[in-house]
Amino acid sequence: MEMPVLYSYRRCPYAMRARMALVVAGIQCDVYDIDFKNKPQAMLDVSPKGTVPVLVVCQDNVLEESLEVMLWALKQNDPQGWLAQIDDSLALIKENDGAFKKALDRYKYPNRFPDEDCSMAQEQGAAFLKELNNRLAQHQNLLSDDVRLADIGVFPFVRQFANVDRAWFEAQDIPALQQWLSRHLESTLFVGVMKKHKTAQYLLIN
Ligand SMILES: N[C@@H](CCC(=O)N[C@@H](CS)C(=O)NCC(=O)O)C(=O)O
Repeated sequence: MEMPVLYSYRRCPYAMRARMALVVAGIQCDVYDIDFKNKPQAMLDVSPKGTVPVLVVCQDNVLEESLEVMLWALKQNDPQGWLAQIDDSLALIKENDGAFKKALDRYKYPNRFPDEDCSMAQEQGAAFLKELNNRLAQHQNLLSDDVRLADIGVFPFVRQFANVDRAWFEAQDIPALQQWLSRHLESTLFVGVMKKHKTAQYLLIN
């Protein structure tokens, strides 16, 4: 049987969370790191919307959303119990992918929104960071001491927000969030899915 194919982009937070779920579930894939300026026709043929990640499980099963990829992978195998507290995870990921992502885009790329006033974007994002910090003051991860889908679904976006102005991020009074982010960034899992590869095609190996 052919291996699933993952179309990915190394620095895309949606693709990062999909890659982490595939690795933790022990699912091997052929991974293509795409060039946004020259998207592979084979990807556009199965997923015309042109965003990554896309997981081609087989010809009749194409997953076009990062969350779908994560859930599919973890339903095969969830050795670390990421699917526990799933409703709470999904609610937090919804908030992340909605209002927080909107603030992140306006904070990071104000030039892309010439008709909007983006001056409040940092503050709007910071409110979500505070909310996450309050959760993390109670346990090691967002929903419990153990890692859940919410942590993996959200931290690549917090990473991106923090990196816009690292000095500002470090100066905020959100110590639990800062520690949580560092822990996830230093994890073997994250470091593994961020490895650079010389060729466009590589295997994800657990
Ligand atoms: N809702 C999608 C969003 C994916 C997405 O927006 N990915 C961005 C990269 S971070 C993308 O592929 N953009 C296409 C482009 O810039 O041409 C998901 O969860 O997979």
